[in-house]
Amino acid sequence: MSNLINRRTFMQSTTLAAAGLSMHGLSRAAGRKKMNVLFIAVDDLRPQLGCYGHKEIHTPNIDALAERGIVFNRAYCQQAVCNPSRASLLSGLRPDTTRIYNLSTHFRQYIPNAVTLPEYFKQNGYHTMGLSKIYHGGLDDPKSWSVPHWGPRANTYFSQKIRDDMQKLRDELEAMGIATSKRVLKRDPVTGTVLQRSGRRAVHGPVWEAPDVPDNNRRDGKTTDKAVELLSQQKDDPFFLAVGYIKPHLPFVAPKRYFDLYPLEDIKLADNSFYPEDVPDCALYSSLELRVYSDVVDEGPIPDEKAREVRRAYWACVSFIDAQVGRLLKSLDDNGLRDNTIVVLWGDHGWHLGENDIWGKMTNFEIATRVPMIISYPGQEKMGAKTDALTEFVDIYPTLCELCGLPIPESLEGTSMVPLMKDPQRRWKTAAFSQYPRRIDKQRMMGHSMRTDRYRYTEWRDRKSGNVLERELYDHRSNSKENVNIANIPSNAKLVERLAEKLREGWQAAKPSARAKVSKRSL
Ligand SMILES: [Ca+2]
Repeated sequence: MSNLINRRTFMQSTTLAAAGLSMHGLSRAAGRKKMNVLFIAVDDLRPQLGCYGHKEIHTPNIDALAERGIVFNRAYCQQAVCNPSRASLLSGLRPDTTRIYNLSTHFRQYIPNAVTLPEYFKQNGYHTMGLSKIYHGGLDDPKSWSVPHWGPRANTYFSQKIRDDMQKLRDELEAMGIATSKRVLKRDPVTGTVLQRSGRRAVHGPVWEAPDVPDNNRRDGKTTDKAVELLSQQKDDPFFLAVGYIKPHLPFVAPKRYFDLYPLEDIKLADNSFYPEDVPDCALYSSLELRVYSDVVDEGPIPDEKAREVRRAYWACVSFIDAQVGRLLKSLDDNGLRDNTIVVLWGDHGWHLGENDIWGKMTNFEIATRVPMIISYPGQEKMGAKTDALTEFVDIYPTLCELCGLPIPESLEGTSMVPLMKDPQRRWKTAAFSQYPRRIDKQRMMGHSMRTDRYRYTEWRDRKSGNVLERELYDHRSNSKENVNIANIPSNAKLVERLAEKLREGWQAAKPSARAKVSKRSL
């Protein structure tokens, strides 16, 4: 019965939308019966998917979602590492506001009263549920959820031998007095929320494994099982279901059949596996997160054969997650929820697979800051559209508010993308902003990076004085792979000056409605 009502309400809203009614009208129609939200977070997912023009990557299900939604070709995370990126997206605030720049600190430590995206939906009558990795591991936010967060349990590796080898290494380290399993947790005395975690030295096995197992032998498969179960139970109430997937995060473990999609001999290596010309050291990253794995060299070049294996394993994990997304979408259909559920899919940051001679995230380069972002909503007129407009993760929070007919909280630092989704070619933001902190010896820096239509401009500033220590400038019209830093070329001095002023003006001046002092022309 309620499905019928949902469908009828949806038909009213689509009819109104088709009649060219304003967004206000859509909100009003949606407000009669709330739309659901399926919020899919994928860890470390590059925007290298079929729907982003990479036909060599097998992502038929994400591509199907794109066909009924909109693909944001130039979306950027606010900091290219899990906790800061997620804390920013979920609070709708930028890292300089959350002050979360690391992996160990909970955002409630600095902004205890922030109302997160799921929390706001909960306050507005939604049943909010979080599965697996939504906030960064171990730093869940109980206030966000109507029911306790749920996490899947499974070993990281399938093979008993790998697990035995790791235990042996752990025992050896313990015998040397190096703690490997104790976690130091600092909790909020009132809520019990873990505010900080530290103190564990992780032991790592090989970088990839391809066991011949069913999907739900792995944690992400179990998460899908749980999501499918919940979707079958929630069809009568408005819900906000956040489903987090932990692959393609390292180690790249996925069922063998996804590896079989990518014959090793077909795997190509990055064609820019070198540091950019004239790049400052602070822009680079040591690739430590890959090198800690037992089968990867500690230093020096990653041999081509290993590089090929790693890239293949990454893409196998991407296809594994794509299959999970397919099951979620099918479950929406099976439960009659497709016509009243908004779907948003995002990956928390990009990843260098050897590009710029880096393996990992944690940089301000395009390859680490550019992210996949796809949104589909019932009644969407421009289905299958793609937009090259500059967008940011902080835009997701206000967008979902508007789509669901909820007032947009004034404190948010993003812009609702609903007008852009209705007109994907319209003028939009003049820049997207990311940042990354860096410490070299005793020098503490913050790298502020800005992507304009044509350029990526980055300043590395002293954290205390704010003095600019290094600059990077990449011209995406002539060099989209950021292979040559042209900031220090004398003839670019005027351009650098204009970009520096635009970076100082910041995100407020780059909003679609803002009038920036700096001319937008050719930036
Ligand atoms: Ca991540």
